[in-house]
Amino acid sequence: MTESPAVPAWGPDFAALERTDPEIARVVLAERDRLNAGLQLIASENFTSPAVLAALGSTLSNKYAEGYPGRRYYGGCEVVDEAETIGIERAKALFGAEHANLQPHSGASANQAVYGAFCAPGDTVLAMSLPHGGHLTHGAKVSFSGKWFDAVHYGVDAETEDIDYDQVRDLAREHRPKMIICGGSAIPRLIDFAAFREICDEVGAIMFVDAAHFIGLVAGKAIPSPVPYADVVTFTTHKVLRGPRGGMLVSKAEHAAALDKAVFPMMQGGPLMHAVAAKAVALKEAATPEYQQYARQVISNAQALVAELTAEGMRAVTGGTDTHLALLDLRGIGVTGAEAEARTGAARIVLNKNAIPNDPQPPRVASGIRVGTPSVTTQGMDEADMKQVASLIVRAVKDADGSQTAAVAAEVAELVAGKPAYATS
Ligand code: DSN
Repeated sequence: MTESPAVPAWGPDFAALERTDPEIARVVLAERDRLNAGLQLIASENFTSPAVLAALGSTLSNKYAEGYPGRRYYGGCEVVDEAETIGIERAKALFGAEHANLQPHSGASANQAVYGAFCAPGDTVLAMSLPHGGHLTHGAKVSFSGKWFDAVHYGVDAETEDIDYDQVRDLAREHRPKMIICGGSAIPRLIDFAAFREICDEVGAIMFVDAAHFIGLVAGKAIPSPVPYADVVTFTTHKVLRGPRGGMLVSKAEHAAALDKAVFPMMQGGPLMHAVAAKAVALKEAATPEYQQYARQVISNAQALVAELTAEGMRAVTGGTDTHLALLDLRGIGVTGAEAEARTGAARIVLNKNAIPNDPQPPRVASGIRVGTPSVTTQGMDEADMKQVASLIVRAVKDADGSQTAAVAAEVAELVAGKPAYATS
C-alpha cells in the first residue's frame, strides 16, 4: 500500500521552500536582506505589503481563467471570478473610471493591448522620445511599437526641459497620428492632460496616457488624474502604487470591449489570477487615508532630496520635481551616470544612471542619474532622512578612488537598520 502524500499547506510556506529547494530559498532570503541592507532609490520600485505578497503566494496561481468574470473558457472559475470582479470595482472606484482591466501581465503588455485595440500595423503614433524621458513601448525602434508602427516623437523644450507642448501640437497637425501617447519613465513634472486632450481632439487622435510611474500619486490624490481626460490610461501596479509586479488599464466605457479583446485573446492567454487578486489587495490599500498621506510624503521626500542634491552641485533637470522622481545632471561635477551608479552601488545605495535630454553620452554611460522616493518613504523615512540620504549619495558619487565606500556603506547600514523594509523573523 502506498502512503498518501502529506496535504500541502494552502498558503505561503517558507519552510516548504527551504526543504524542497534550499538553493532558491537562500536566494529569496538574500534578496530580502539586500533590500534591508541598503537604500533603494530606483524610482520605479517599492516594497509591497505582506497582504499583497500573501495573495501572490496563493493557490489562485493554479487556475486557468481565460476570458473575463462570468465569461470564461474553463470550468471552476467561480471563485477567481470574485477576485477579479472585486478588483475591477475597486479600480473603477479609486480612479473614477468607467472601465478597468486587471489582466495585463505588465505595463508593456498593457501598452501592447492599447496598440492592438486602436491601431493597425503601419499606423502613425505620436509619443515622447525615449531619450527625453519616454518609454521603449512608445515607439522605440527596438520595441514592437517602433517596428510595427510609424512612431513620431516629441521631446522637451530646450530651456524648461519640460514637455514641449507647441512641438506636440505641430507634430500632431503635420502627421495626424491615430494615437497620441503621454507619460514616460523619467518625467519629473506634472503633465498637462488638458493640453493633450485638446490636441487629440483637434486631430482626431486617441489619447493614451501611460501613467505607470505616477499612478500611485494619482491614487493617493497627491497629483491630478489623467482619467477624466484620457481615452485609456495604462499603468504598472508595482511602482508608487505598491502592489504586485504587473499591469492594468482603465478607460472610457466606449473602449471597454475593444480593450478587453485586445488584452485577451489578442495579446495574452490565461490571466495570472494570483496577481489579479494581489492587484485587488493593493487597490484596497491605496484607497485609505494612510496611503494618501504616504503619496504626499513620497513627493515631499523627493523634493527634499533634490533640494539637497542640487545644493551639492548636481543639476536637477527642469529645476526640481513635482512627483516621486528626480533626474540629476552630473556634468557639473564631472561624473558620468554610469560612474555614479557604480560608486553608489558599492556603498549600498541603489539608483540608476539615466540619460538627460540631449545627452552627449551614449545610454550605457549617460550624463545623469534618476532617483525616486517610493521605497524609502514606505520604510518610514521623511525629509530629515532625505538630508542624510542626499549627503550619502553625494559622498559616494564624488568618491572617485573608492576611499569613502566603506564609511558611506556603514552609515547607510546604520540609517536603514532603524527602518527595515521587511521583518527578518
Ligand atoms: N523599467 C521602468 C522604469 O524603471 O522606469 C519602466 O518600464
